[in-house]
This record gives sequence, C-alpha cells and structure tokens, in this order.
Amino acid sequence: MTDKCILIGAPVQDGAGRLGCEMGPSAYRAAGLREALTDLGFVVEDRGNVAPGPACDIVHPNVAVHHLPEFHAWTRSLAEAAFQASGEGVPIFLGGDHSLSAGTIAGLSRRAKAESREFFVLWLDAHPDFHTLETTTSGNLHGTPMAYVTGQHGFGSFMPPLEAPVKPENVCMIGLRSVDPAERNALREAGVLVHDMRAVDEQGIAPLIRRFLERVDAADGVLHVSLDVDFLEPAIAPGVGTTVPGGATFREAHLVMEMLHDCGAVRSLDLVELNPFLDERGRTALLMVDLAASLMGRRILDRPTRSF
Ligand code: 4U7
Ligand code: MN
Ligand code: MN
Ligand code: MN
Repeated sequence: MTDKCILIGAPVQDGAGRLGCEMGPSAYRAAGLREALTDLGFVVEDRGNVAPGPACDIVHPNVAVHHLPEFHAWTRSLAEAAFQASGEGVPIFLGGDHSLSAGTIAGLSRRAKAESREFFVLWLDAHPDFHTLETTTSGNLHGTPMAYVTGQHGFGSFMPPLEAPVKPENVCMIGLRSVDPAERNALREAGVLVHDMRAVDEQGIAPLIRRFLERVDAADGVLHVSLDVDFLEPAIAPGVGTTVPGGATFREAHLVMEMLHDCGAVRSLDLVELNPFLDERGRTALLMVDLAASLMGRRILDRPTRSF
C-alpha cells in the first residue's frame, strides 16, 4: 500500500428506502477516521464530499424504481473521483448508501484495467445487492450496484456505460443472509463466489477469506473491499436501516480486516450504509472506523483503550 489515504465523502441516500445515510460522511469524520489513519502513519487527505453530476431525465418501466436519475448522476461523479484518487493513494469512500458502490467500483475497475491489473472485489454484506432494474421489487437502488458493475442485463440504456465490467468470478461475497429469489438465480448464473452466514458458522470466516485472498495473490490482483454496516450483527452495529439478525461478530469482522491488511492487495475501501439517525451515541460509526483502522494495519495490541 502507499502511505497516502484519501477520504472521499459520498453523502448518497436516494438509493435507500429511508433518509439518514446522507449524514454518514460527517459521522465518520466525527468518529475520528482521519486521526486513526494518521496514528497509523498515513498521510491523510480529506477531499470533502463529492457532489452528484447533472441529473438527466430517465424513467424505467419498472414503476417501483425510484431516484434513477440521481443514481445515474452519483455513479458518474463517483466513478470519476474513484478513478482519479486510486491513482494517487488508497481511497476510502465514506457513505452514503450502497448505491454509491456502482460508481466507486466502476471507477476502480477502470483504474485496474488502465494499469493492466486483475481486479477483485470483496463484498461484506447481509445482502448481495444483485438486483437488476427489472428484478428489484423495493425499487431501492442500493440493492443493485453489484449487478450493475458486473454488467448484468438491462442497465445499458439507463446507466453510464462501464469501461471495465467486473468479472463475476472475481467477486467474493461473505455474510449473506437476506437474498431475494431473483438475486439467488442471477448470482448462480453469473458465477459469483458466495459464502452465506451458514458457511461462516460451519467453516469459520478465516478459511473462506484465506481461500479468496490466495486467488487474488495468484493473479497478482488488486482488491477493493466494500463493507456494508449490515454485514455486522445488529446488536453491535445498530446504525443501519436494513438490519438482519445473525451477522458477523466483532472479532469475525476484525479478523477479516486484519487478514486483509496482511495480504497487502487492498487498494480501496467503501464504508457504506451507516445511518447516523439510527445510531446509538455514535457506536456504529466508531466500530466502522475501528474496522477501517484494522484494515489499514492497526494491531490488537496497539488499539487505544476507549470507553463507549
Ligand atoms: B443493502 C433488498 F428486498 N434485497 O432489494 C432490496 F431485501 O445495500 C434489500 O445491502 C437491499 O443494504 C439491501 O430492497 C441493500 C430487500
Ligand atoms: Mn449493501
Ligand atoms: Mn446490506
Ligand atoms: Mn442497508
């Protein structure tokens, strides 16, 4: 990794079904993300918040779909910001709902292609977010970014063209426990590597991650990590609009981050779906900052003691 971290706020909330994610970037700043990274020896540049591009008129025949023009506009500006920043350091995107990953991953994949590197994504989430614009029934576009970036059917005339679609077999999803039938079929057909929470329970999270990281390493690949708050057990991370019981524990999540740090392939990170309006005294924001610090190299014995 380089010694530079670039913080990019993405106050996107139109992709979620409720308001509040817009406050996410501020909550991460208040929770001390910059300071945690500075303590690890990084030069941290906070670029402030990205603004969406100009909105255009797009309507989709699926009447459930809402805020598609905004999704399009955010995707364009975030893809550009991600492409630029990933040429200069390790970008950390402060969400914002998960629809922002349509933009960040599109830009990061373009960067990897420009550098002739194989691009991989680790998706840590209760949900696969693998709906197309046709299959979503909630119409909440935070349920669609992985389908978009892997070039699934039907985004073509509604969303920005992808310069470098992500190979589905280069995507590993861990933590799933809420998958809609249309998503299940599409994931299988596309060949995405999927580990649900049962796999985590039965096999342990370390072997699942290790196997994937070995593949990244064998390809000398670059890795993007997309961390949805609802990957975590709601009891430890209440600040999210889409809680699903049975999520990753505190130690499972930190262990993943520690292993990711040690692998040395991580080039970028999304922190998404934090809803500060639903949080309890900032504890979810603080936990997400701690996890980011583990990913960037903080070790257990260095962790500052803190009372919550
Ligand atoms: B998140 C859902 F129906 N699949 O499409 C949908 F269960 O970014 C949830 O992972 C999407 O939090 C969750 O609305 C999106 C639902
Ligand atoms: Mn998600
Ligand atoms: Mn989710
Ligand atoms: Mn969510």
